[in-house]
Amino acid sequence: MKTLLALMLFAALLPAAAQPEAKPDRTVSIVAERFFFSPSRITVKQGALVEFVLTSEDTEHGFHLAAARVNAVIPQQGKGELRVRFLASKKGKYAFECSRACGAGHNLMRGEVVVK
Ligand SMILES: [Cu+2]
Repeated sequence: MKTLLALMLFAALLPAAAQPEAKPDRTVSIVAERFFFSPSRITVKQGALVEFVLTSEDTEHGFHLAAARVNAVIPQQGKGELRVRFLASKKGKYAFECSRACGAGHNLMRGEVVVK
């Protein structure tokens, strides 16, 4: 009993940094598939904290969103998802692209995030 109480106290005193991350304002699912992202154009509101949840319908793909300094792997179908956060602080258009050689149309595999 004393141990439990001590644990509860400890949890209550944990610094803010140890708390779970802030909830995103919006979650957007994106499906990657040879050779496109869908949706490939995502419009978000300025100031929003957006979480992209990326899954693949076939092979491994990459998600390179330079504006967020993100370049990560979207696992192949059935092997999970990639979650990426983007704070839409400035209005504009931010390109993203596949960053894993995934076949003949790889260079066409791109999209953009529009912050309004
Ligand atoms: Cu690719």
